[in-house]
Amino acid sequence: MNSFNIGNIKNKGISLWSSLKKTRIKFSGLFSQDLLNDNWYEDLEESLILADSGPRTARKLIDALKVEVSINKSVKNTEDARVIFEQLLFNIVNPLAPKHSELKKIEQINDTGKPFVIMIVGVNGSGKTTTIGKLANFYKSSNKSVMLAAGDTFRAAAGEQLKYWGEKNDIPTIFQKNGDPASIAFDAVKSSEAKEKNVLLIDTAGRLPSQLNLMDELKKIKRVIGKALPSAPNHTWLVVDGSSGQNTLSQVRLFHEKLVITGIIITKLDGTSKGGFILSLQDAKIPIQFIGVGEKIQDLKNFEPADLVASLIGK
Ligand SMILES: Nc1nc2c(ncn2[C@@H]2O[C@H](COP(=O)(O)OP(=O)(O)OP(=O)(O)O)[C@@H](O)[C@H]2O)c(=O)[nH]1
Ligand SMILES: [Mg+2]
Repeated sequence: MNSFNIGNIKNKGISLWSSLKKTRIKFSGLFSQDLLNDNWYEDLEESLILADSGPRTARKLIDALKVEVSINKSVKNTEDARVIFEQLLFNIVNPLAPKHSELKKIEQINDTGKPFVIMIVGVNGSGKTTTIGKLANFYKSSNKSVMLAAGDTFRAAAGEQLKYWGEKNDIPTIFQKNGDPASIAFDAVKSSEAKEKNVLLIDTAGRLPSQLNLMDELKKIKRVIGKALPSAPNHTWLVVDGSSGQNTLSQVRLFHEKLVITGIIITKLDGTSKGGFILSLQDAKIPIQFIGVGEKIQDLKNFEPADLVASLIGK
């Protein structure tokens, strides 16, 4: 088991650290009490739920904490319990960090002469297009050649918005007015292969998982991408808005059911997110590839489990 060390963190998660301040202050009140009694456990459970962890995760954590405290006779007060609790939170979120280097995977695919294709999906306004702009910047600064595909033909301005990010990154954007999203995706895969691009990022229109015809359209886009290139898409990433709280979990489930999601990107963690919903993502067992912490091109960070724990309940 990886051991969690809060001492290493302070300088890393500045953005999470500041955006989760309100949540952290609520927890810090609890950890400055002396007595570990039933009321205290109840208050801690309630704080977890208020931080958006969901009741199931909160209960599981409290039960685990009680067990640890009863085993560990040196735990005398809430400050001692905090150390154990930090480790428990870390154990929950650590498996959500990606295990392998994406850049290595990209190179392996590129070695076969193929582009690495990532399809981006999510509900309306979750931050897909902006995240593609940030991802393009990230891959470009890792010396990868990148192409974008405007698979959102639903909103008139969507293609223009993606083109803006393409221009900002000085990379091409495949864009067709009035085109069908699946055929745009198909053309983009072919074009990125012909032009020997390393990475192709495909944008799609936002939709609710309950809009079954629109979900079927996403399935079709994915299928057509596979027809253009059997190894593609290499990833289907779901972009979720970090301020949607517990809603996020059902989005993850429903999109995963239809499309097999291979990674999650959580945006807007610089905003009003309480952060606790990330604990409940453990159930989905899908890695959190990146987090978005602002609207600018550099505001994309790796997901660091230790940062999250420190930002939630650190001192
Ligand atoms: N504060 C903040 N704002 C963000 C972040 N990511 C995206 N946004 C903002 O969220 C809004 C929606 O972003 P888009 O990228 O257009 O979202 P989308 O998912 O492509 O939207 P649709 O295509 O309409 O479904 C914009 O105002 C973005 O600037 C983030 O990490 N932090
Ligand atoms: Mg968009």
